[in-house]
Amino acid sequence: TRLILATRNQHKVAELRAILGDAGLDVELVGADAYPEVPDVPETGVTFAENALLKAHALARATGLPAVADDSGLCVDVLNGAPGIFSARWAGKHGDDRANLELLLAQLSDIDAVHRGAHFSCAAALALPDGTERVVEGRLLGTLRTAPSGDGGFGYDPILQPLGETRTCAELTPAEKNAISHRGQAFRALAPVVKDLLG
Ligand code: ITT
Ligand code: NA
Repeated sequence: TRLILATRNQHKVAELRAILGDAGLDVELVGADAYPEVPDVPETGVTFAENALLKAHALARATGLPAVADDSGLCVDVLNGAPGIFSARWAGKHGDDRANLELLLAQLSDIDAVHRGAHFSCAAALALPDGTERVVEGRLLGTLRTAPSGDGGFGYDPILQPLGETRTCAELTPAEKNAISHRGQAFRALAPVVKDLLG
């Protein structure tokens, strides 16, 4: 069976291949880049789950194949959950990870250590061409550093230190990050559902 990874974020594609591969899914994972004729769907939802479902349905409908999608972001306690679903374009330009991280650090410059709680959130959605859908969520709780540290991962990884860790997500190995991450938790929960529905 072919399963489309409905994302154009190559960091997510790499993490999803590892996570779903380790979960023992016996399917061919194909990135959305294999379907350039399918236009990106506007992310008009107000939750991670809604946006993940929008992305998965768009690919499944257009290709006639099952699709999984990820919508994710960083939710900062003292900002009432922002950037949240706007994490990818917090500083204006979609996908400018460095600018997004720098702006967030500036916004938190007056916030002391005990008030720097935050979490990553990930909604993992599966959609079938017939409209069947499933969605699950995962979270990674942590605190935000005052300066970036580490070269691994992507996005806000250099400033998020998971609870119980002394390193940031960007200082973890890919396997260490996937073992605890929001994305790892969400897609490990979705994997048996995919197995079930795809047979
Ligand atoms: P697709 O919609 O094509 O999947 P995208 O990059 O636009 O790709 P999102 O709308 O879900 O994806 O935005 C996710 C943003 O949240 C991403 O740009 C990062 O800034 C942040 N983010 C999500 N997961 C992260 C992670 O594991 N580590 C660090 N930052 C993460
Ligand atoms: Na989004």
